[in-house]
Amino acid sequence: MDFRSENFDININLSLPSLLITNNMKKWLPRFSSTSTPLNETVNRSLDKQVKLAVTGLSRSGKTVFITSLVHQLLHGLGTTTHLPFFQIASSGRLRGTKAMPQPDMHIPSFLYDSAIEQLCGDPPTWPKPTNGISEIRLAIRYLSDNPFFKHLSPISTLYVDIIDYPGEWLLDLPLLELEYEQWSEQIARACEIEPRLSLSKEWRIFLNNLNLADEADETVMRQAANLYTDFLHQCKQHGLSLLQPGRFTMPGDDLKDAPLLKFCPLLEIPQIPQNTYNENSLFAEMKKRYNSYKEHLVKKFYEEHFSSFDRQIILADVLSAFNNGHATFVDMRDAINMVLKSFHYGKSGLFNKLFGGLKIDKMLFATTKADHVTPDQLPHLETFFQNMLATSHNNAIFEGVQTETLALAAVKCTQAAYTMFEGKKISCIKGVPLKSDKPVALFPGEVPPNVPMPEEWVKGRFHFVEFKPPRLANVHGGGLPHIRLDRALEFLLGDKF
Ligand SMILES: Nc1nc2c(ncn2[C@@H]2O[C@H](COP(=O)(O)OP(=O)(O)OP(=O)(O)O)[C@@H](O)[C@H]2O)c(=O)[nH]1
Ligand SMILES: [Mg+2]
Repeated sequence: MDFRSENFDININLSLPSLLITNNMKKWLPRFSSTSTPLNETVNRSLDKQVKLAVTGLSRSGKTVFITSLVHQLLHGLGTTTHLPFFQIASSGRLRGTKAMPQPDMHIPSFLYDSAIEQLCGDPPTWPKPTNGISEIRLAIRYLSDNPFFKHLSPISTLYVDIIDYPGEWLLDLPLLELEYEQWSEQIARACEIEPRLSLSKEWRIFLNNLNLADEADETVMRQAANLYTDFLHQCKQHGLSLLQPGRFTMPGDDLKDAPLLKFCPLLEIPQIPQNTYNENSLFAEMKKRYNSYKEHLVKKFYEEHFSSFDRQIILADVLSAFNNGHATFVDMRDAINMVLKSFHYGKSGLFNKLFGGLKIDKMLFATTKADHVTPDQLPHLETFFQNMLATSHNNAIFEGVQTETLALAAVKCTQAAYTMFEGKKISCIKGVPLKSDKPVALFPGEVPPNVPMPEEWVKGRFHFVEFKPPRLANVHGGGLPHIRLDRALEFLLGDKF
């Protein structure tokens, strides 16, 4: 059906809520809380006509590719009932079409879908460029309602889906809100006593050791110290480390790169000065001031302005690349993901709840991405492994009242399952074009263990999951991009909204 030929107008939805408002409102408006939200937005939301779907994950976990593929599936993948078999609204034939719409939040940069899809579907196809901040895209999905009441009033309904991409690194900052500058410095100093951080932080540590913190603050010195610390964080990142604080130093977002509130660093030794007797203009005092301002203006603001409004959350992780980098980086990534998840902990002890009040999120999906890097028979192992990796965070007591799900998926499937004979045995392998080659190869990528191997079992070369180029596609707009289990993700995240 040609979507544009239908009268696609937000006003269609407005007549229905105004009717319902006069009839026993409260039953229908369980989350009718904000008075500052425009009426149509609030009403759409309260009737489950609008959903804010947040996508996060650490750098390179696959956020941009996931959102691009998800949007592409909804725009182009609905023509057949077999492309998204587990996404019931599509497979049942009730979907009428999807359209990208102007986003509701003018202050959030737009998610650049057009340029990402152009790169993915170009000839040759390339992966979209890295992004470093928050962005948003709005989709309107029209569908045939099967609710007996709504069906009668307005058979075609619209679900507005606002998809928000933001760096998982920003969530690593939540614990800072409970830490004084001195306490945070101590934590970082301790982490820098252990390799590989010990070697990587050398230059920054030498610079700090030569400073007199009681000296008057000098902007050049502050910037030098901050830049050396930021370089250290970038080097950690190149080594595959993930637990990098403050999160904005490597992921500043738009226009903050040179702002003074990013120009401070932790200290290796806290000067032994009695409380409040240090010089207000000292280097120490200025570092502390900027740390507090970072917390106030960036960390708190993000949680208050954005995070608290999310309805659904997907957290992506690239577990396979963590395997490739060895035991130490794997442990670091696991700790970072578990720290990211602290933002979602419910209950009295949950830090977000303690600081900002309740969360709205009612569904969370944990997805390990790039599942096309392993053979299909390894997918259940990958999922089990990921579940075990999140075991400390992922339990019902912590996410009380939130529905959770774990999936291994590939937003863009770049490989084909194949078989090869080895020493008389048939073994499963995958075929695709490796990132650093122009020719397709068939390879056996190795097995995913069900549990984290012991440190001594991470022998060099045990894990080598190869990265692939995106597939070349003949007719990109004739159907959705090839994927693994994206339909299950869609069903979990949106299925109940139709
Ligand atoms: N084979 C395969 N590779 C993927 C897939 N998704 C992402 N990748 C790879 O992972 C890289 C990072 O993906 P992005 O979507 O840019 O990751 P991101 O989380 O947005 O990264 P930042 O913007 O840097 O935070 C891509 O360049 C691809 O190499 C997938 O579904 N399959
Ligand atoms: Mg990105």
